[in-house]
Amino acid sequence: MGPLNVAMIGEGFMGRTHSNAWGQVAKFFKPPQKPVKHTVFGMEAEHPEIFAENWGWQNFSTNWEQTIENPEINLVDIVTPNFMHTPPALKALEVGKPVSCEKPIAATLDQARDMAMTAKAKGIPTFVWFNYRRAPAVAFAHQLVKSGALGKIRHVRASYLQDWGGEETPFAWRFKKELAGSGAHGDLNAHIIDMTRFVTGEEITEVAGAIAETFVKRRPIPGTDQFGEVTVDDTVLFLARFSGGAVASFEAARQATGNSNRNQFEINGTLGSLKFDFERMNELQYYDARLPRGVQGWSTILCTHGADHPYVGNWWPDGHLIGYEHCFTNMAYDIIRVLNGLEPTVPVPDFFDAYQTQRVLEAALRSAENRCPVALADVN
Ligand code: NAI
Ligand code: SOE
Repeated sequence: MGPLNVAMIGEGFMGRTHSNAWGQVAKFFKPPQKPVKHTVFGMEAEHPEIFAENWGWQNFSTNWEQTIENPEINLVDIVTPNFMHTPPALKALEVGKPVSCEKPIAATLDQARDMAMTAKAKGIPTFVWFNYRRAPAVAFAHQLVKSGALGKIRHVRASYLQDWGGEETPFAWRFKKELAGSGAHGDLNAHIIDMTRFVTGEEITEVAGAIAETFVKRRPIPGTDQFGEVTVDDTVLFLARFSGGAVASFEAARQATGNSNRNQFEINGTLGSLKFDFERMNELQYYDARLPRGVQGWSTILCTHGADHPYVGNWWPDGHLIGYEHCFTNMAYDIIRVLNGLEPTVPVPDFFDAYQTQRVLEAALRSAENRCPVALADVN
């Protein structure tokens, strides 16, 4: 088996996390195939040669189509802004190559459907980097729910709160609908929709009561005295129903002062409950209602025990905490496993799975716009 030659399209924030993951995975895990950082694409003005040198990519390119066509490339990894996911993904599928793509899968539902259906029709493996599934505490939550530890799920409460979106924050692609699709909604709600679908193992069947707001309507364009018009939301909240009957609430915000990256969920079942907060990502809160009433209480599980908690056995000894970047390396490991016909540690979302999350995003936007409930069966 030869190496897995990766071409990465884009070199921003996620370009750094993915470069790190492809570089670390064979050091800490024993993947069935070794990845090689073959080529990174960056825009000419970004000087991809500097990025390539810094992050250990063998080649750099300023032409993403040629990069994808290169017969030496076995996996196309997309880390561009949301509007630039579909063109390289479809190009890769056209030439028969597996693709891993950042979240949300696309800027629009039409693009997401196109990607999902094309991948399905061609039978080519695809992956979407919903990296929080790969925090050991979240993967363990998925396993606990699957084992029946929570009983029947009744409530899901999820929120993803950030606070970087003040008035002084400059204009960027994230504030433009044609480029981003939506604002905090596609950026943050996408993660918690994915995480709660993953942990509960259930699908969202209805969205209701959605509310969207843009507080800052124009932002300074860096290096000019101009302002750019903001055409996406700063916050979106909505209610939902899951297929097993649970009711749910979701909140995404960029101006929730004091919350840097507070990605959290709470799941209440008939036999127990779970709570997760990414700002304490090594911990999972668990309440076991099967214990005698007198000793019931929330316990804090430090998910660093390799024998019981997914992924961490490949990192450090018990109690030696891991961080944000480890989730990406854990994901790279599972991508390589799937490409080699092996089961992932816990399920990896493919384009079809991420399209289901995009349907929920779209349902919430329609609910907010029309002030009405939206059945997922009507959003395809
Ligand atoms: P960024 O703005 O830091 O980098 C984007 C890169 O894409 C640029 O550096 C450039 O190389 C490339 N690019 C930009 N415009 C382009 C164009 N018109 N044509 C071709 N290439 C272009 O963005 P960031 O934060 O890295 O986000 C990229 C993607 O990753 C987005 O889809 C975002 O939602 C996702 N993301 C996911 C995270 C996660 O936790 N999984 C965290 C942050 C971002
Ligand atoms: C910015 O809001 C951002 O980088 C998102 O794009 C990511 O998806 C999220 O995980 C962290 O915050």
